[in-house]
Amino acid sequence: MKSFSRILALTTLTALVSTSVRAEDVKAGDLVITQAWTRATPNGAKIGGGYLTIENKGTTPDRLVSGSGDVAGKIEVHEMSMDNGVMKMRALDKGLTIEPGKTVKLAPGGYHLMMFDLKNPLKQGDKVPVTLEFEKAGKVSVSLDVQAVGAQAPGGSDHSGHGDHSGHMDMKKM
Ligand SMILES: [Cu+2]
Repeated sequence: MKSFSRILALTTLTALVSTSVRAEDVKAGDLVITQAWTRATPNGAKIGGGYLTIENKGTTPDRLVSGSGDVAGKIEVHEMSMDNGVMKMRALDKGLTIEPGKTVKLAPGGYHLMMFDLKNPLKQGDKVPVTLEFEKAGKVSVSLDVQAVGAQAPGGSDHSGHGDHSGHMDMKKM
């Protein structure tokens, strides 16, 4: 009886947590923006990455050209890629194209928003309002859910598949 109610309580808690970390979908013209998030910054860090998923439900391409917000002095659209085994980052001067019918994901290790000159440290659990600027859809307000320092995906442990090496370490121990 006791353990049963404990399981119930746990289940309820898990449900609460997973709904609270789910970012709201934002619609702007033909674009649907989901899972906008960022990471908490250790004190003193002046830069941060912003991540989100953009789906283009229209019939013409659009382009994410820049971002802005009170949180940072400057926000750029960046691409991170491997070049001869070295991670390199560059600003996409012409923006990031979202082809019609396609979904583009900004995520750690790939495309991202780069926030420079952060005004305050980003704290886990906060929501950071940012304005995105698209060539066609225009200015779109989103809010980035702040996840833990070093998080690899929105919602943390719910999506631990990518870039998480703890599983491999467990294998070795066995
Ligand atoms: Cu960057």
